[in-house]
Amino acid sequence: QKDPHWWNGRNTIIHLFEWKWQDIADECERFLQHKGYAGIQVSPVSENLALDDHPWWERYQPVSYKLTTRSGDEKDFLDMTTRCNAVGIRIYVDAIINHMTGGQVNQTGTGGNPSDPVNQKYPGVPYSSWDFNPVCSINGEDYQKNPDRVRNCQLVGLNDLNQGKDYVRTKILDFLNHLIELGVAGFRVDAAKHMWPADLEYIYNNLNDLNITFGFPRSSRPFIFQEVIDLGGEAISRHEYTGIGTVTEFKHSAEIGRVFRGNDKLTYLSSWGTGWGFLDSHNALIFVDNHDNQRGHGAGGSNVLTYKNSKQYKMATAFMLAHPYGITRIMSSFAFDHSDAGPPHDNNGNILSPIINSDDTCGNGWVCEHRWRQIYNMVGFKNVVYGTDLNNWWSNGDQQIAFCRGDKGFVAFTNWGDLRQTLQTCLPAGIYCDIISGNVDKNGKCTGKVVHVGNDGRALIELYPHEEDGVLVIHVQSRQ
Ligand code: ARE
Repeated sequence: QKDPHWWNGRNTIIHLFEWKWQDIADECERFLQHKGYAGIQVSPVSENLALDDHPWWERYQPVSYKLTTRSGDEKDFLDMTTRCNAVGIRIYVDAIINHMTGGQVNQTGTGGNPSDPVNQKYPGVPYSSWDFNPVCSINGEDYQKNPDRVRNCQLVGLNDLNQGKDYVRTKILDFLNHLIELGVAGFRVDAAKHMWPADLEYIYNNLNDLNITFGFPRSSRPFIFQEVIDLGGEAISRHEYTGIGTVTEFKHSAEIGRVFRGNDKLTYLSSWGTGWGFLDSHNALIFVDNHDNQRGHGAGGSNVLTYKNSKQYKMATAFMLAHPYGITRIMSSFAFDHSDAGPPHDNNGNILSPIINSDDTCGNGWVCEHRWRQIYNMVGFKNVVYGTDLNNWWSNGDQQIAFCRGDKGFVAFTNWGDLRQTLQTCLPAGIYCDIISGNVDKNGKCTGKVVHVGNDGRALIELYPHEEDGVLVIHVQSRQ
């Protein structure tokens, strides 16, 4: 349950937040496979509440387990898993199994099923009031003191399913096993902290093996990453969940933001990972920002970096992907100026497709961080240096650092001041293209900065504050 089932040589997940299934299938074929991405977290697939102005969070309120949402229907979903798996990109579903909808108003879902949240009736499943925990709400103090209430009461007023009940377990398992049949490689388990680990363990143990017709080896278990927010000081610990799957490490998001915002020194990153109180590497799903904390929901607060702070964001992402710690996930956003705003859509509420510009970036309201050169080239870097250790750490004792990954790659950062140093790159002598300031073009020419590595592996590294990015990266495959 901790194996993400990546194809050889690939190792980064991307969250294509609110993308349509057809657009994702296209993106797998035209872009992701070529840049070395390993898998995609897709938005919730279950029929959800449909509000007039379609805030993004309506998708976190299921009405039934019918696979019809604004991202597409079951046919589209199967087409996506088929086409993405065929080019080695795995699909992980954001599974909402803690709760159904909240609110006071009867609503029809995106798949046409009715719902009655006050009387807890969801005929599309069907669930009735018997299937829910007694109504009570989780308040701020409960997070500190009352683990029972965090698990048995309602998260932000959402009707809380009782996963201890056989009937509820069966319905959840039918839903998840159907997705496995349709070719997914695993699940993000939303609000795992609000469910009992023993109930989740039962559910995970009763999931089917992955579907071999999508290329998974026999007896492959679904990859599980559980959303458990634990910045410390609460009654529920993320360690309660590492026995049954991997866990989101929110401390990583908060700390990497704090450091690259300049509120701590880069030199302290020498002990990054468990040295900073994070989970063991193989248990930790890490990210710079996620769909919640990029807009002030969830945890991380004002430390969190997003596409809106692009220079620091790219540096933090480069560091995350250059460092061997954790299972890495990249956020891919739509542009928003207020926290409820949903994805770009037309007058009828249909989600718009991204437009792909000639420089590979996106338009039509989509940010597509995953198409920024500095980010996709670091995904490639992580693949090139796979299996190596971090070595030859250098720092100026303050806001400048550099290190090698075995004899495969080298990175340098400055978050303050001119960096002009002759450093050990650990690479064979040659001329290398910096994959942050440019690319190696079709003719093999470097469009960015060039680094000359001598016979002793050393090179003059220059990075100045006026440059677009505060990071320089070379690796064995960027040699000219
Ligand atoms: C919406 C409205 C609410 C309304 C509710 C019901 O915003 O005002 O009461 O609907 O009608 C997302 C949004 C919510 C939204 C919900 C349903 O963020 O605003 O509610 O969808 O539409 C806690 C949980 C954690 C959760 C975060 C947001 O522990 O699991 O809150 N994150 C996941 C998803 C969210 C999603 C849900 C869960 C629900 O990633 O996108 O909510 O499916 C401390 C604690 C944390 C706590 C955090 C914030 O840090 O340690 O545990 O996170 O505070 O309270």
